[in-house]
Amino acid sequence: MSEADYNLLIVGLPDAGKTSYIHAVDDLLQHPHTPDSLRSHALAPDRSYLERDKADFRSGKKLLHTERNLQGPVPELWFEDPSTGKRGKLFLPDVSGEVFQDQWVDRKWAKSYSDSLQKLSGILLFLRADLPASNQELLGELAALPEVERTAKPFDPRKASAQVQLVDVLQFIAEHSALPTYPLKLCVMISAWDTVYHPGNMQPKIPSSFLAREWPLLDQYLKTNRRKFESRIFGVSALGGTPKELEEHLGELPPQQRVKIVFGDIESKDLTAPLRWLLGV
Ligand SMILES: Nc1nc2c(ncn2[C@@H]2O[C@H](COP(=O)(O)OP(=O)(O)OP(=O)(O)O)[C@@H](O)[C@H]2O)c(=O)[nH]1
Ligand SMILES: [Mg+2]
Repeated sequence: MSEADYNLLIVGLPDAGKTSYIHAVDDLLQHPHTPDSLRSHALAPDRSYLERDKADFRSGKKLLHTERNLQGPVPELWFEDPSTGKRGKLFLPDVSGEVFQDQWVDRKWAKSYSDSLQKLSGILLFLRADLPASNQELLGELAALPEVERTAKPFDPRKASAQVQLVDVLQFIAEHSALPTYPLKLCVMISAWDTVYHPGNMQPKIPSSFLAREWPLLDQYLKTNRRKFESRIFGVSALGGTPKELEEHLGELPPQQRVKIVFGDIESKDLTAPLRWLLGV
């Protein structure tokens, strides 16, 4: 029986939904949705990181911000494809969103991070459907103030548009690392996808159309850099709803029944679909 190690990079600014997705996939592997779904054949020996917040995740409570200097072993999920018998170990380092922001601000990265890119099977890039791609704050405030009171605010790079920061992270990877082969597979994970179905929400319901309209810089970067990144775009709801909806009623359902993933116009509960494509299993 074949068995392989797969290393993924999980990219996203703070609060993008990265940790929620890792927990949701862990739960789904243990409670496969259909007879063909990827499943867990055993648990990794050290699950301390995952177990620490597992109860909060299952009951729909807000997860803590992932710390910048996370110590301990990388979350590791062991999976099996029931139709082929193929097994693998999936390494999902849960990097704090602040680490990517530091990279954008400081223009440098840790050697260990740069080295880790060389054995990458793919990238999961997270952004939130309910958060804006651009920062209109300064413009809005300046526009509202009477002319005499206008003062220029000092530029804080951390407040730069989210899509500018994410494209920069990808450019760093594409231009400064010795990746083994191009193109690298990348899934754009538009998290909190449940929010696009809220009443009155006029945003596109097809993830690729959503990205083109709401995150045009990122969309155009990926379209013009196909030789570097081969991408697919998913809408993902790892929690199933907003913190308020979870508190009101949704939190009573088990996580694997709350989740949702959309690719094109196809909707399912199989959050492992992006992983299957990235890993080729
Ligand atoms: N509506 C909705 N909100 C979500 C969902 N997933 C995440 N969120 C929201 O996003 C917040 C942050 O989620 P996390 O998974 O902790 O995000 P993260 O990317 O790990 O954040 P850092 O650890 O700070 O980098 C949550 O507290 C929720 O408010 C979802 O499926 N639906
Ligand atoms: Mg996190």
